[in-house]
Amino acid sequence: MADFRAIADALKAGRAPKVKAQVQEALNEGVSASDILNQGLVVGMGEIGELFKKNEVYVPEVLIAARAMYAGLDLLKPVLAASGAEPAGKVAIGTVQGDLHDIGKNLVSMMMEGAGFEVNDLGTDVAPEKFVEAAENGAQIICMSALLTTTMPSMKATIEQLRAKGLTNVKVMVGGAPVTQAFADEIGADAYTDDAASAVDAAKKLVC
Ligand code: B1M
Repeated sequence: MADFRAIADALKAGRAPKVKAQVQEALNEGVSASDILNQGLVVGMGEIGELFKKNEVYVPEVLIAARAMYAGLDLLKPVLAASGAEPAGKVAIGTVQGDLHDIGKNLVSMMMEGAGFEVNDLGTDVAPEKFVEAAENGAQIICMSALLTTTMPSMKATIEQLRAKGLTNVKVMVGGAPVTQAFADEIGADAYTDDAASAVDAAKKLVC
């Protein structure tokens, strides 16, 4: 029986080899990759975020926890990707200009791949021009993630550039902790979701 609490605790303690071993053990027991992700890794990362917010841990601890998260994610990624079947559409995803947070973006990217989307991951600190270039190269959906209130305006700038180039058929999805439905509406995004799993559902609706 998978111990999700133990996975979250090991992640918080930044114990990458332990997280890797626990995730592997859970997979061997037949626990679903999405349960391990959402009930173990995401919970642990959320809790370290709360401690960071209260200044009870600092950037190095958060980075070490993020590394532990990736140790688990590396094992889950092929399983999540294999669970999807039909090719669903072409997506370009990135964290917006000035923003280096990539954990949520990577989760969305993995889930999209798992749902059968062809994903062009542009990485972090992605300038509006890069998103536009991806759209010109065939992406049907531009997915932008922002974790800083200071980088959210880059989402608006990207949408403006897409529309100015006449790329009106390209859909835009936005997300990330500080982003809200009201902000998405204000900047003219086609969809907003507050988690990676719903992002996949929204993407499917946009291209179907
Ligand atoms: Co940063 N950081 N950080 N950080 N960091 C936050 C975001 C912060 C809220 C912490 C805090 O102060 N409470 C705060 C932002 C405050 C604000 O703007 N309101 C903050 C700050 C200030 C900073 C620095 C400026 C700190 C400094 O240097 N003084 C700096 C900025 C660097 C930069 O980007 N230029 C910085 C740096 C870092 C680290 C490098 C240490 C590290 C990033 C490591 C990495 O990503 N590789 C880090 C981390 C880890 C965090 C916290 C603790 C956790 C973020 C995270 O990964 N969450 C965060 C505190 C918090 O959020 N509680 C914090 C887990 C992840 C799964 O959630 O990304 O929200 P999230 O994704 C969710 C949903 O939002 C959604 O799906 C995911 C869940 O399923 N989602 C989408 C995300 N993108 C989506 C896109 C979609 C749809 C859904 O459609 C396209």
